[in-house]
Amino acid sequence: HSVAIVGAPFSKGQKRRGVEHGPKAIRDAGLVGRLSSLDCPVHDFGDLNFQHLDKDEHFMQVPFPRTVGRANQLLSSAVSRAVGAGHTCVMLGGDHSLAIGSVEGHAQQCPNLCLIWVDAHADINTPLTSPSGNLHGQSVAFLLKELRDKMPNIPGFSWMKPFLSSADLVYIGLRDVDPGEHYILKNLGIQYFTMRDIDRLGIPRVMEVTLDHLLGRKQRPIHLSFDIDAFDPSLAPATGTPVNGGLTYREGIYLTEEIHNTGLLSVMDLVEVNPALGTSREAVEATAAVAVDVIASSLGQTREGAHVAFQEIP
Ligand code: DIR
Ligand code: MN
Ligand code: MN
Ligand code: MN
Repeated sequence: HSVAIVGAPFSKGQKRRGVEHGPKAIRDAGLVGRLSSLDCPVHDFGDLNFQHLDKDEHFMQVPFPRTVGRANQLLSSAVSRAVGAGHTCVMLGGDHSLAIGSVEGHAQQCPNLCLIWVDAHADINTPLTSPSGNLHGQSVAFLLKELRDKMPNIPGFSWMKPFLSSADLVYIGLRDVDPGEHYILKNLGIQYFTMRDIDRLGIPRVMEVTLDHLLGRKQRPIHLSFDIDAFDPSLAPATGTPVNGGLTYREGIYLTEEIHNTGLLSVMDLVEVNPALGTSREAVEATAAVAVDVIASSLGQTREGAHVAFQEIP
């Protein structure tokens, strides 16, 4: 299988500038080289060119709705094209509002996909529940059929309709959930694993239940949406909304190894790396290096090593 890299330098889904430089930071940390040393050909399609729209007034308390909507429409067609061409697609963000377009484009090719959302946050606010207004905290609400009646008509998003069932979604890593989000998670019976659940069960059991929940009845393509703030801020400090008590390095790598082992990963997002927010160059480089590690691990880099079939001991 081949891998397509799609850069999405976009930051208007939240208020901190700098996250639009995430794709460059992740590439500079050696992404293409690392993926090339796995068995898969890599096609780097470069960065998408997003426009900022003038006259993009707030909708309720949501800033830049048309700009975010248009960016996601562009990203959706890029992801759809990459998946349609047979690639496993890696989307480099940018802020997490980009998952709207990424999952939507993926679903155009794979309507039966399931979604694993790895994040400190649930990103399931609606414009009415959101305490911040920021669209990167609302991405999942745009995707879910069950929330259709709770979503107002947000300018910029008339091109998409919700398509995902809440049963086809699992969260891992939650530890900062707003009251409205908690109500939605409970009300829809969404499967989620908070950091407390990971403490109790251990990451191997969490992955077992996650994959059984999503794939137990039928095998289908996986969309992995990985927010770098799922990791503990000691590992990934260069991000907009760090929350203490996150995933360890080994939990993150185990999680992605298990996803690779399904053979079903179809699209992955790696979002919210913000090179403007590290306290030092080292902090930014460490964050980008962790991002490269989880992408490589998702695509087949293993800790046990690997060999090719015809290999012999020299
Ligand atoms: C918060 C923060 N729940 C919001 N969300 C973040 O603004 O809706 N998501 N940071 O990554
Ligand atoms: Mn997020
Ligand atoms: Mn987050
Ligand atoms: Mn592989």
